[in-house]
Amino acid sequence: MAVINTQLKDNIGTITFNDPEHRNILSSTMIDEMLQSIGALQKGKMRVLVIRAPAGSKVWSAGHDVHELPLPGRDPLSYHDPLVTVLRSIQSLPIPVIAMIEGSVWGGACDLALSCDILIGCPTTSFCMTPAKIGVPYNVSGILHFMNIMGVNFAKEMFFTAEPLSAEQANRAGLLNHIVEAAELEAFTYSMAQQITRNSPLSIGVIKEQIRLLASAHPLSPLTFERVQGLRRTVYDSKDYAEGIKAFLEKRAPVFTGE
Ligand code: LCV
Repeated sequence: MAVINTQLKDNIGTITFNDPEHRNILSSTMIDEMLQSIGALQKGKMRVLVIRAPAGSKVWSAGHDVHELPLPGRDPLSYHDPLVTVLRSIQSLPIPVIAMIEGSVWGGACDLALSCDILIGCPTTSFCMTPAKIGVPYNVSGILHFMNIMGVNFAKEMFFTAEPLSAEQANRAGLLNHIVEAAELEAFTYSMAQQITRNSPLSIGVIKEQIRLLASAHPLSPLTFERVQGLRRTVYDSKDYAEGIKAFLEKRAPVFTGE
């Protein structure tokens, strides 16, 4: 059964998560379907893409499928990881992508939401960044993404505490563009999407790419990059990383030893 639903109407594409049993986890199946849908919607000349969960969802997405995290010794968020691939695809899409968010957003799904260009939430929206809860070394582009959007201090608090940020906090931190009542969320989102479709797609596409290039223009010397990758390896090679995944799958609290 498909784990997403896809729709194209009035040049507005919509991808709706459809795996409630597993809380819309970003499994490789879900991501394959998203990438195929994005390709098909682009052929259909969409000018805006809305990514959402069904109305009334308590969980927008529970993030990376923990079952698909590699065992120690392999980078869990490498360049070709399906989640990292779909984030790049959304960030480089030459049209605005709106995340319409009802419910809680976890781990890599926060990065997916932040990869969108406009985030519209409601009072039940929350964001929880979980690498430290599972013992995962987040990747360079992902951390830069959070730093650019919410600033260093909010990003540190989110990563260090692995506690949910409420809709109000997320709005204050610059994650959410708007908070509207859940009953208004769909109408508000699609009204903005329709407004965007009336503007120049060429101008919008170039402005989006300019912002992406300028925001990611962080000079990183080869030595610094190698040092960061080496630091990340000490984490994904660690006993704590294995313990974090094992504890999650055994539905118990992890016991981290710092080894
Ligand atoms: C696999 C899942 C998941 C899941 N994977 O329902 O950012 S990083 O670096 O951390 C990155 C690696 C990442 O994104 O890691 C994943 C981060 N995600 C989380 O920590 C969220 C984990 N999930 C939860 O805390 C709960 O499932 C929430 C609060 C989202 C929903 O709770 P609820 O009680 O409504 P269950 O926990 O009962 O989950 C329903 C089913 O979905 C599975 C979960 O194992 C369960 O499956 P079973 O019924 O087969 O046991 N599930 C949920 N999240 N990320 N599987």
